[in-house]
Amino acid sequence: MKTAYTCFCTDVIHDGHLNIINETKKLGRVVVGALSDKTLIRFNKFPTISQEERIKLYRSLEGVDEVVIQDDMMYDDVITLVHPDYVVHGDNWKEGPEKTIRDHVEELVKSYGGEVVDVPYTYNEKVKKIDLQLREKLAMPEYRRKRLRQLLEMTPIVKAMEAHSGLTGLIVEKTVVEHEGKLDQFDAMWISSLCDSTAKGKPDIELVDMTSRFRTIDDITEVTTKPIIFDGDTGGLTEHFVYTVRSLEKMGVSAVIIEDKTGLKKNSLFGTEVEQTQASIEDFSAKIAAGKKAQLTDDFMIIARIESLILERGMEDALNRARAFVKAGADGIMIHSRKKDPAEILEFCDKFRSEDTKTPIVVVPSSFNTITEAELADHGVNIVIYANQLTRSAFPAMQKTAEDILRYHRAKEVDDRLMSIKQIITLIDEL
Ligand code: SPV
Ligand code: MG
Repeated sequence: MKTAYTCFCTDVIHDGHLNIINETKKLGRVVVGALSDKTLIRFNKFPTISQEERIKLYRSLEGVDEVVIQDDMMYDDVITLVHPDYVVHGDNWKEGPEKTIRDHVEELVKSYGGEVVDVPYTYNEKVKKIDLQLREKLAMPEYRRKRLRQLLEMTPIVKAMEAHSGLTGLIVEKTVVEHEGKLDQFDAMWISSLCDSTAKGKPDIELVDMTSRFRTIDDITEVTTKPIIFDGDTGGLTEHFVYTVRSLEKMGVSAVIIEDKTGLKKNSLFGTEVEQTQASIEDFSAKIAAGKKAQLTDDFMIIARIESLILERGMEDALNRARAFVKAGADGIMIHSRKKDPAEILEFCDKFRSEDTKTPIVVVPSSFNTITEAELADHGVNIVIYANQLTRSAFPAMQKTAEDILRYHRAKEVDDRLMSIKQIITLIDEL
């Protein structure tokens, strides 16, 4: 009897999947691959049920003879394991980022006389509704909030990208690239105080008040599902911070990062060029402890950001603070630097990791941007935040367009670099 293999990456079975099983059954013994959690989050959507539950779900389907785990987007290992005569998939993988995967699978199975079978993709109202329901579920605060902790368990390094509006949120939510046969996407969003303030034409000095920052979160949560790390600046007065923690939890935010500064906060990338005061270890520890006490869910994280390297207070001071803040209840440590060379960041990570193997480390490589995610992960970093690159790429593009229209007294000269009218009007999904 021949073997036919198909890979599922879904939490909910709809007509489309049942059709695939029926078509696969016509070809032989049906082996279904369950995409592992870690592969699923890179490739498709965040799972709403566990890997074990997905396996159980697929096993319960009529017509399925065996379920195996597929632990990579590329089919090499699973094809070696199953040696299928047929690999069956919806024909939607003949286009877009999945095409490379399809072509590679075809090459693999053809080498021993196997075949790829593309089944016409089922897309009816019921299927559409199930997709939307799943998306809505992921967007609910109770699902979104716990996703950062789940990601920290599932992936070697969590990648967060700055968002400051519904539109930038959508870019972080939807951007998927295919590179060397692997698909990749961002895991989380960083609501930067710098970019949120800049978008409003204001300086990054805690001038944009919390109500307005919450409005930004709302705009983003309305149209996305990915977890949010909120830049809480200094956290403000401890008496205020406890309310902020509760509000963020309610909105479904996963983490707040607060920095150990006091008085008028300025952006860290100014370093020692402007006057900035670091909070005492005692005061900042008390703020963290008060925030942890106010928190009602187990999901939410309060991450302490240490400014000792920015303010040139030395490595020992940074490490002392990290120890104290973890003791006060911090769920993670963010260490910041404005040096181009990542050496001091790596030194901190290595030293901190040698005495604390668990507490997540967060870094923001805006200045030390030559280091790769894999190198950071090797030094124990768990979350990397690309804090301002969307804003910094959009601003010069907009400015140049404004200048050129003024220069030429018409818009024709800028047309080549613009998104088409059709694209812009279809950018946002219609319900
Ligand atoms: C931000 O994005 O607002 C940050 C990171 O706090 S940094 O600008 O590097 O201080
Ligand atoms: Mg900030």
